[in-house]
Amino acid sequence: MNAPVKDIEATTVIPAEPYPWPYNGKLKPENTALIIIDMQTDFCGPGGYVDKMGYDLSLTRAPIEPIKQLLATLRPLGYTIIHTREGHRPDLADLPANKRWRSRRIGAGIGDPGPCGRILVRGEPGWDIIDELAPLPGEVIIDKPGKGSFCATDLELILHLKSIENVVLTGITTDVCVHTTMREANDRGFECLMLTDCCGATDHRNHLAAIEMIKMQGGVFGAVATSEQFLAGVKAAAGAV
Ligand code: C5J
Repeated sequence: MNAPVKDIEATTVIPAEPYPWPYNGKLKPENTALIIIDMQTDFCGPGGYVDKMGYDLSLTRAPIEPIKQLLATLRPLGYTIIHTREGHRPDLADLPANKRWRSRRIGAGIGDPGPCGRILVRGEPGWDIIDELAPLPGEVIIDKPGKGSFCATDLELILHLKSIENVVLTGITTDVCVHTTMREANDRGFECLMLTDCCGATDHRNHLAAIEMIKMQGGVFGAVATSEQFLAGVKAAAGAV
C-alpha cells in the first residue's frame, strides 16, 4: 500500500504593511472578494454630491484607472467582484433626519435636486456607478443607505455563502465609506486589505491618515498595499495552482 501523501497547500502573501497579507497565506480566487465602494457620479463626477460640496474631484477620481487595471486582472481569474452604491429610497424613508440636515446646511442637500438629479437618491443619474467601472452582469451590487457596506444590507450573508475569507477594499472615500466598511468587515472576522492607490478621499491628508490608522496595533483593521504589490501576489498565486 502506498504511504499517504501529505497535502502541501500553496501559500502566497502580499508584501503589505504592517504584515504580509493574508495572515495565513491563503490567497485564492475562491476565498477572496474585491469590494469597489461607491464609485458613483455623486462621489467622483461633475455635478454630483462631492462636486456640489466644493471638493476637488481629482482626488476622488484618482482611483478610477488603478481599479480598472485591477478588474482587468481579477475578472478573468474568477475573483468575486462586489460593487456598492450609497443612496436612499426616493421617498427618503431610509434617510436619517440628521444626515439630511447636515448635508443641506452645506448646500448639498441629500434628496434635493442637483445637476445630476436628486442627490444620493436611488435611480437618479448621479447615483449610478460611473461608466468606466460599470459592473458586469453577475457581479454583486450592494445598495447601502449608510457609510458602512454591512449596515442594513445583505453583504455579510453573500460573503459567507460564497465562502469568502479575504476582502480587498477599494473605492471612495478612504476615510469614510471605505474605512467604515473595512472596520465592519474586520469585526466580522474577514481578513482585510486596503489598496492605497485604489482609494481616494475628499482631503488628501485624511486619505493618508486613514491609511496610517490601519497600520496601528500590528494591523488593527488589517493591512495596506498598493495595487501593484497586490497584483504581483495574485499573479504568483495563479501560477501556483
Ligand atoms: C461619503 C462615501 N463620504 N462614499 N460617502 O459620504 O465615502
